[in-house]
Amino acid sequence: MDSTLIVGRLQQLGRHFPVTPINLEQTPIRVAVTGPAGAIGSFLCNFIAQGRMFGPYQKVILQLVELPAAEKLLKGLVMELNDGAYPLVHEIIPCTDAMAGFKDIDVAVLVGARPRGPGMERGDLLTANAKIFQAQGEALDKVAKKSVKVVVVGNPANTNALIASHFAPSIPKVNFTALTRLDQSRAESIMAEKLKCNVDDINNIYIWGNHSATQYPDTFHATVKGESLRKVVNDEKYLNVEFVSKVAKRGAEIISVMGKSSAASAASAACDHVHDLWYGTKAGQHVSMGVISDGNTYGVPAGIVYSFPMEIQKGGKWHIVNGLAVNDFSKEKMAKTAKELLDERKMALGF
Ligand code: NAX
Repeated sequence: MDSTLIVGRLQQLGRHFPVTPINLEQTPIRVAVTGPAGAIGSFLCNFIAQGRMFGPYQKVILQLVELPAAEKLLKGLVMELNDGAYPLVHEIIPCTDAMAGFKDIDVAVLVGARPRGPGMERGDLLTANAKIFQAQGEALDKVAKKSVKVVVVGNPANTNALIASHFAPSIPKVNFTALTRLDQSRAESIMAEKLKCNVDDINNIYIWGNHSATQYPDTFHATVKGESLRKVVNDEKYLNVEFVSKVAKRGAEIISVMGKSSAASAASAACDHVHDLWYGTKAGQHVSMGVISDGNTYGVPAGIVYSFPMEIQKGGKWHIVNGLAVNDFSKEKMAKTAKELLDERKMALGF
């Protein structure tokens, strides 16, 4: 397909890339991906190489950081990326050391994390990941650009983002975000299926809080084809109970059907998340992502990475959509997921 047509279609979908090939002559964007040899990471690297994150005219340098145990898989991934002969890939730097992998990066997508092993308690998982994200935060602090935008995908994503930011004091805290865009996309897809419409007919379902079972997919501000979604659905029990639970458990549902966890959809959501941090959101478009809370918004305590509805300017300056009416039902759900994040912070960081 002609690249102008692709750009046109992506713009309809809410993604707006530069429409002229000027950036081919400009400096490539340096993107680090951790866990590139894993299920999400390998989709993600291919998507970035194909222009899905920064558009069809922006060159990239892929800095891929794996564990030594996965070095051979990483080598294979690099061979495949090379064989893709992607014109947007300026260079690929594979490594097993975050200090080399994060050097001078503009963007970090931190996917690699310790999965939950047999008999592992939630606290053990948090502690194991705290060590990983402490080391990665310290490496970012030392060698990444101070303007680096960091998105954490690896679970527990919100708390891992908090830890990375805590150990990277020279990088602004607002540059650290956690992926809840997949939850937003899942909520839109579940609702589109129910209403037999397209996902892009649905707007402003917000994900509040943690990327976990306590997350709150809020439909009180959502619209379908411009009308109030709650009026169209007209089923309080479905919206307040079934839908909320279905979105939160969608990851488990995928595993029960496929026998493995979501990979392509998570990589796609990570591309959308970074796209919006880089190019900004469209006027009136609200997207969900985990960001550090300042304690002044919607009663969410300060110092946790909490998912809010956001508007983002080109270059990544974001603000939380303010002044939304929040009823008692929503307040309770929002407080519950905040409490879980405070507990996680205590387990992982001890405060
Ligand atoms: P995989 O096990 O397929 O891949 C993980 C990869 O990370 C492996 O190649 C491993 O060698 C590497 N890795 C582990 N620790 C590393 C480290 N310290 N440095 C560099 N590389 C490291 O898992 P995958 O299915 O790709 O999932 C990755 C993470 O995403 C998991 O933590 C998962 O729970 C999380 N998810 C987060 C989602 C979100 O919306 N935030 C949704 C999807 C997914 O569940």
